[in-house]
Amino acid sequence: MKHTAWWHSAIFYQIYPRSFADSNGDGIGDILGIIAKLDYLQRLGITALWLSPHYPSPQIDVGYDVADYYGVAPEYGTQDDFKRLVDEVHQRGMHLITDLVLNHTSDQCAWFIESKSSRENPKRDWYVWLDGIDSQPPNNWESQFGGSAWEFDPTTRQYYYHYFLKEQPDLNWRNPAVKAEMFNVVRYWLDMGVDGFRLDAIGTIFEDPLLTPHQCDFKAVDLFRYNLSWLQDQNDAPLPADAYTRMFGHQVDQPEVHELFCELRAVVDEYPDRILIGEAFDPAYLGDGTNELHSVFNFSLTREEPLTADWVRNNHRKITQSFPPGVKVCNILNHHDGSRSFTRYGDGVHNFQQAQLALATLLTLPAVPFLYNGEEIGMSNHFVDSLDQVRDYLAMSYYQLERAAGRPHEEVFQDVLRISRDRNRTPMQWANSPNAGFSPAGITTWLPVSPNYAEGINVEEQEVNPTSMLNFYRQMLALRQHTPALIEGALIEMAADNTHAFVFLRQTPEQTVLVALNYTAQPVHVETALKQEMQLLFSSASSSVASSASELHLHPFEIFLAVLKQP
Ligand code: TEU
Ligand code: CA
Repeated sequence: MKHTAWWHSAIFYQIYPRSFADSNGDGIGDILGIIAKLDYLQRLGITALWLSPHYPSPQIDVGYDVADYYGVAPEYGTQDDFKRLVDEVHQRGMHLITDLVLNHTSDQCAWFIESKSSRENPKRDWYVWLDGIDSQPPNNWESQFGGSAWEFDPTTRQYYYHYFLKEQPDLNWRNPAVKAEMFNVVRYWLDMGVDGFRLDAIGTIFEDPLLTPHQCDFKAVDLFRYNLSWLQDQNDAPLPADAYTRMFGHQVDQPEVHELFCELRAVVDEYPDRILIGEAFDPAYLGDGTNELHSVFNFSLTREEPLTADWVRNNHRKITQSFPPGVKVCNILNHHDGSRSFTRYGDGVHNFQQAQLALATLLTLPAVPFLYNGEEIGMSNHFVDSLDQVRDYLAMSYYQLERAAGRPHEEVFQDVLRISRDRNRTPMQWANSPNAGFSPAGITTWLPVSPNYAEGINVEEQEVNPTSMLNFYRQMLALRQHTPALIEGALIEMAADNTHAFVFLRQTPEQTVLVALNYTAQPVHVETALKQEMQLLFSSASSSVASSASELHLHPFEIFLAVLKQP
């Protein structure tokens, strides 16, 4: 019998631990809070969890600045709590992958504190230290989060390199001791039972050893400005399409990463059924399909504007052409770094239907779907009120650079709101009660709770409402798990030039499912040339008028699925 890897049929759910569930009323989510919600997640149809960093951290980048790779953040719980989480997840037949941050540590990590203490310290070479040139940084490289990528240390009079915040110094992966230690970390968590890792920012692990300066007439902060003006439909921004490559090309995607992935894969393969999913969109990271990463994220499915049939179809074609056959990519529309899709894909009038379509897209394409906590109840972006509530240092970095450039507070703050990832990280809305049931009344939560919990955007009220987003999610997740062709079937396009609807078959030798997704506010008529009779699996339209497989009449924004009878 063919052994299908567990994750091929999984539906993943990202838990952002700080914002998920607060069990002890300190305004911060924690592990016992997660455990208490596992039954909820199981009932929703989730089969696997991705947990954002749970390690001790000064939380300058909400845990993506790890201070102790062997620990659990005290505000999240204890090692025993974590072990219990792993057990409770497994008892429910679910899987758990954790976040592994390989590129950098926190500047509060003991390794960096030692490294920084003197030029002779044995851990000096664990990080990337260099002399300046004429009191200037070693080269013109910038941090992706804005400003120079080099930070001067006055004690030892050298610069250290950081691709992200200055509180996130990059490890020197050309030092074998770093690799040995990190592989130890990997074994430590695998021994504890985690089912694999989401590998953070893996394209950034190595830099060009020749330190080739970039040739740009703009700064990293201009990329933020460019994105902001583009979001506001001002298309006069001067940056070229390849701006990111021109800016950061020498700081990412170095060839040595493949050898490292092969070694990491060998470590993970010492354990049965564990996986590595890279936070990157590059088929090369999969090696020959067996020797590097198991999968990567299909970030190119995401966009800022509402999804369209052409967008999704073209993305599918691109994936089919660029990834080897049989590879499962991970499809993701929501995560802790991006604007929430309920806001992003909504036209302001049909957001609810557009969010339903986004989910249907995720669940019917041949890929492993990843959901993000809160999307199942239609949570939207929520802006903080004032600068002192901002928790995302990326946004603060931008704020400081712009203020130093002389722009007024009010104007820059408006930009900060749009850039700040805080908007999509607000606490999970469990009930229509103070603090949305995330924390007890009267507690100040780590980020403000969106007030729309009082307008039905909460789990408790949606549980009992048959037409809620939550119950739609539940229904669609169950449908996918009970329809083998949606998991394993090949995708065959129908009506391939229809610009309103994406229509396709998912087909295994045993089952053929017809899927039709109308991304527009107009009814659409589609001819497919299919001769078979069909049996309705699901339609989001109250009265589906699709009469036969050969002629589909789709309602505005309709999601339509049917099984074709074998001739
Ligand atoms: O993100 C990597 C990354 O490339 C981000 O810069 C991303 O493009 C940005 O957040 C978009 O707004 C990972 C984590 O997902 C992110 O939360 C961390 O801040 C970053 O690594 C550093 O660890
Ligand atoms: Ca707590």
